[in-house]
Amino acid sequence: MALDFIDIDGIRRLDALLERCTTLTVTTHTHPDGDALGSASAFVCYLRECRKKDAVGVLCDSPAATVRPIIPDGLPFLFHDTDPQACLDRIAASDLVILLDGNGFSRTEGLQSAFEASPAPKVLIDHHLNPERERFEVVFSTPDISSASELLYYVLLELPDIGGDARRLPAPAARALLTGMTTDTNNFANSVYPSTFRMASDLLAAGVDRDAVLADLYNRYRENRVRVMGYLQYEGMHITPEGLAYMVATRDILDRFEVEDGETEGLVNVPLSIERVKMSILLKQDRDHFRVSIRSKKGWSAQQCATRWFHGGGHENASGGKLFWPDDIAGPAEAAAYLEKVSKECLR
Ligand SMILES: [Mn+2]
Repeated sequence: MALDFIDIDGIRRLDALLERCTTLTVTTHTHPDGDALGSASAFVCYLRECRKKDAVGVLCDSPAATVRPIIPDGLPFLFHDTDPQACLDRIAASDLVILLDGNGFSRTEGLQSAFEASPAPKVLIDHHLNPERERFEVVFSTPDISSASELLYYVLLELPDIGGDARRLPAPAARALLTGMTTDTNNFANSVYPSTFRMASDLLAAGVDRDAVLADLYNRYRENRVRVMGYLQYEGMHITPEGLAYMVATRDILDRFEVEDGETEGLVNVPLSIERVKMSILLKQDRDHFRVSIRSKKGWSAQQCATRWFHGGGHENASGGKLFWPDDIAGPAEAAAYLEKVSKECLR
């Protein structure tokens, strides 16, 4: 039986679109994380293997090496940073576009205008707040779920060819879904619902090897990741009197430890283990801005902090954004003073 967040009329309309369309493009948000890649891979895999469609993943940037292996070998994906013309041609040729794990095409950066210009019908499957509903023919959007991967899992179960039986999912799709959900819940630590355990249980029963999923996700990092995380916790973590823990990964530190994209993933969660910390913010220096990750304990809103102070958003207790210079702060050296101000305002 369908869960109450699954709109059966939406399933019917999705199924009709999938039946009618031939050239499908699946996309997700910029700097794709495990949930973005897991859900996008699973859907491309399902469309190709179960529906025999020409389905391709088209992403605005290449995944970090830490999460790249989530895309199963041989599944066709294009990346705008390395193959811009192929991405634009593919979008122009598509008669259906599906966005996963992002609330609108503004989350696809360099591909935003191409997606918005495309006359093809669009489908949204996402778990962030404030979906851009008016751009999509079919919308599955619920924030009360662990991940886009979980939402996609329950959508797929309702489609006639899967018919509620997880064993009918192609094995690489089943594994990608479990992987995506595992990363977005931080291995069942947050945003876990009864439906999340049910999904995990179904997928394990269907043959997904969870030990292998965990080993691939968490036991294959480079040594420097552990060293830079130790360094930032020891030398770089500040805790304000209000209970904001913040760390600033400057260009200097990132270069010194030769940190690659994705290698500080998870670090922002660590300070929440301290009793007096209510919220944790990690700043990572980019060209003219810091990338901002925010996590909060129950009762404190990472989402409001991201929206009000960092041009961002996301989920109640896990959000992200950006901090620009010279618009928000005079330069990178002013970041700490800005965070002290944020602390006083957000954690009053
Ligand atoms: Mn997600």
